[in-house]
Amino acid sequence: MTVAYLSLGSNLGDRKAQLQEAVRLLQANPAISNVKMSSVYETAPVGYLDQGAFLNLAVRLETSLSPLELLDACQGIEQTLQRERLVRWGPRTVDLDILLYGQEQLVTEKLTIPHPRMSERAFVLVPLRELLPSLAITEELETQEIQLWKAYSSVTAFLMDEN
Ligand code: GSY
Repeated sequence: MTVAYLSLGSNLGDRKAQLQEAVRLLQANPAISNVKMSSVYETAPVGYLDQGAFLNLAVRLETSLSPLELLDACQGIEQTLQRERLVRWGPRTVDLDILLYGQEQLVTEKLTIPHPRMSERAFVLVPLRELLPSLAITEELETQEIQLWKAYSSVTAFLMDEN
């Protein structure tokens, strides 16, 4: 089993419901266990700015999947949730990015681990720091617009939240 960390984001439609469904589908994968999540944050878009605010969270999981199999699982969830991405870097129903996979360093056409842009993104690092408290975040990133949206006591509490 390898510990992996993912970043999840949504800024189209019912953002929380889409993130709930993505987390539920991760948990339902028989090759994934011990799923933990950060709080949910509301974050200003980074990159393509002419789009709505995101909800973002980070997930820690244990998996017997290889990195590329985990990527396939994440892309399968995006397709199940019919991710719409009409503009590159633009709005999306749900996005799952692999940030870290054990101590692995990987560069392939399909996947780079650690995620190549994670260190520039407060919307990735601030949730991730909840799961990896030793993570350092530079002051410069602290200025990116990100605010706590809701904290949950467990993944189950998140999945059951209907408000
Ligand atoms: O890389 C993930 C998609 N994405 C996001 C995101 O999830 N949150 C914020 N705040 N900005 C983003 N820009 C992109 S692209």
